[in-house]
Amino acid sequence: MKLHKYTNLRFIGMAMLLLVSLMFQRVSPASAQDGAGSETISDVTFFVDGPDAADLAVPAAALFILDANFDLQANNAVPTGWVVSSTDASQWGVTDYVPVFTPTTGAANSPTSAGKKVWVSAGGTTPVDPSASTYPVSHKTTMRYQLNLSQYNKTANFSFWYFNDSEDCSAPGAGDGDFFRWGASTAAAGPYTGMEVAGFSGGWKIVTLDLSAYMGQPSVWVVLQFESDADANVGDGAYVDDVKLTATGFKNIAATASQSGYLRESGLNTNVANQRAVGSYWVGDSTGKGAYRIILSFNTTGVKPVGTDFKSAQLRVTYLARTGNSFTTTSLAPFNGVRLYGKNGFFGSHAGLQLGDFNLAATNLGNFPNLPTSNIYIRGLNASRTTSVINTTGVTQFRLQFNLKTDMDAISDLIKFNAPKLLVTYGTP
Ligand SMILES: [Ca+2]
Ligand SMILES: [Ca+2]
Ligand SMILES: [Ca+2]
Ligand SMILES: [Ca+2]
Repeated sequence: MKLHKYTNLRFIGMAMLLLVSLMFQRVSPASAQDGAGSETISDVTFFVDGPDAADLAVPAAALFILDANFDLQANNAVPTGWVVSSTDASQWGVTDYVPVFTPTTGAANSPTSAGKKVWVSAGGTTPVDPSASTYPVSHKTTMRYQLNLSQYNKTANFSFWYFNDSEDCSAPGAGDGDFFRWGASTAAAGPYTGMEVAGFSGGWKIVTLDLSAYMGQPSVWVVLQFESDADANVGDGAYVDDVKLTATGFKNIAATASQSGYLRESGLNTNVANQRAVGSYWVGDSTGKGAYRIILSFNTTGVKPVGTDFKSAQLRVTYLARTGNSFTTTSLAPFNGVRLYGKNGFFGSHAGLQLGDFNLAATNLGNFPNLPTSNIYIRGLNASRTTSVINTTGVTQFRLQFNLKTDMDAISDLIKFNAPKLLVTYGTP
């Protein structure tokens, strides 16, 4: 029985060794170095020591956005908002020490080298001073941060700067060497999918980890880990600075039909409407040479998550029909194009469609292209226009009108839209 177990263990051990050697693909050759040589970099899957009580204390709402430069934190402090764990009493902590190395061309430094950063052993009950010491041997320490990506459905990237100088792996596959790792996971303990490096990074380097696989997830952990083995502890180990989540999301909002529709002007240039129709979107002119204009209403309450910025927006309407003798195609050119006006709030005295909404002041947001794409007319808005016009605490309304009110014939020339939509993109600052 014992022999059988031993054989199984040996077999499992060999299989794991094979797996490990497949995972740790060597990119550049190097040997044990201190401030010289090059870096070994590999894809890696790894775990931390396991979730601890501190994980439960993390206030998820406060961690919606991650942007840390550590500059205002006390030396030796554990970085604010991070969960740290370690196999010994020193762990990731804040330091103002500037790592010393001989720059090579192109590696002169990061934009942040003079400010505070975190170091692999500068925190905890027995912090190590990087100006006087290297990292300890047999030292495995991690710092983790919980991100809420539930509102980010467009892009998500985790980036940071690092400087690493550690014992390189002279025998790749055997796990020899001292590693700096980073990765992401939906579980605090892992497995984390990411990269690891050993050796000398040649100065500060920026890393961007694509988190698109985690978009929409309410709990995503990003991790930094340093692990040394029992032998040589050469170099400073790893420093990290300017850690940032850069993410964007969008929302696609349909117009509130009961508050939207067209208004028809009473006659030639009266600027007063005498007819309205809720949920119907005609634009053009009447037999009496009055203009048809469209009011669109969107509920934009809370459209942008707290702490994010608007990046852009699009107002979209779909071509449905046309009448009269001016519009022979779907082009809006015969009446000099459709202009979009925006209102941060509602036109008139309430959000509903009112005759008086026809000619009230609003922000000029420019023309739609004259030609639709796949029957959809799209007017794009930049960040500053989006920020000024979108109301995050109520409704946002728009008015669509031809630049030429009428072609002066006694024929009603109209284009009909439907499916009005507002697409809003927001993101981390
Ligand atoms: Ca800094
Ligand atoms: Ca070592
Ligand atoms: Ca109104
Ligand atoms: Ca006409």
